[in-house]
Amino acid sequence: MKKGLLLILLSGIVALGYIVFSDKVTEQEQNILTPASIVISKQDPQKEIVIESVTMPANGWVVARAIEGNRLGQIIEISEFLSKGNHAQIVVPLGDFYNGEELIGMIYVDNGDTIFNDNDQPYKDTKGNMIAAYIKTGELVPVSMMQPEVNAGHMMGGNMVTVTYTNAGFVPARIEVATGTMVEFINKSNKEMWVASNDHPGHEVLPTFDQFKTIGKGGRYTYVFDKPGTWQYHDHINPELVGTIEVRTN
Ligand SMILES: [Cu+2]
Repeated sequence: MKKGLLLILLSGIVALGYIVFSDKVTEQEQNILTPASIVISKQDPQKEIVIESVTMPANGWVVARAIEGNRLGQIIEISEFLSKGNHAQIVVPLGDFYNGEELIGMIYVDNGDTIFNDNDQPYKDTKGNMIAAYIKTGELVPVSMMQPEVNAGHMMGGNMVTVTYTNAGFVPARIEVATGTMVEFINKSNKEMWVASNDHPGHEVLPTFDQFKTIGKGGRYTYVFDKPGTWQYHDHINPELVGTIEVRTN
């Protein structure tokens, strides 16, 4: 009888301790919960999109992504680098390549190097929801739309990185990616593009990293970087236009 009472008393103490402990965890979670929000006014994007306001939970970017079918698609453009906190009236130029596809604006957070690369992922709140809104309607993107990205992981968001070839050169001119990342070069210039590894004209530094031909405006060239290293490249037609792909060991 006494033993039974002691047991009940003991389990009571354990239960109480557990409740107090979980309350504390919730409190801590709330303390670190940083607000994140995005407001986009209904618009019909042509050359640019305008983000009315955004509250960045950390340093990062607003990223314009295409919607393909009912899934998240290619990254089209990114905003200027945005510091943690509130920003208003952010204009993101879409460039010549944008051809009217459905777009969303989405908060991405920087991993600390201020360079947009595949370490930078969409911001997720404590419930795992991403923060994004449709450009054309201004409505928030439902959680159901975001779910495939969570499951597909790197496939959708990370392991394909885009470099744009503009009339002024490669943008961004320097990126850092994990080994095995596919980098896509899109020609948005008015010129022909021929991406090739240094040095010009032999291309012997990374001989397979060579387009071996030119493509016109709107064309794409993809290359999977399997070898870690710092790979400098250029446009073979205009070799003064250069870029660097830093492939780190995973
Ligand atoms: Cu060359």
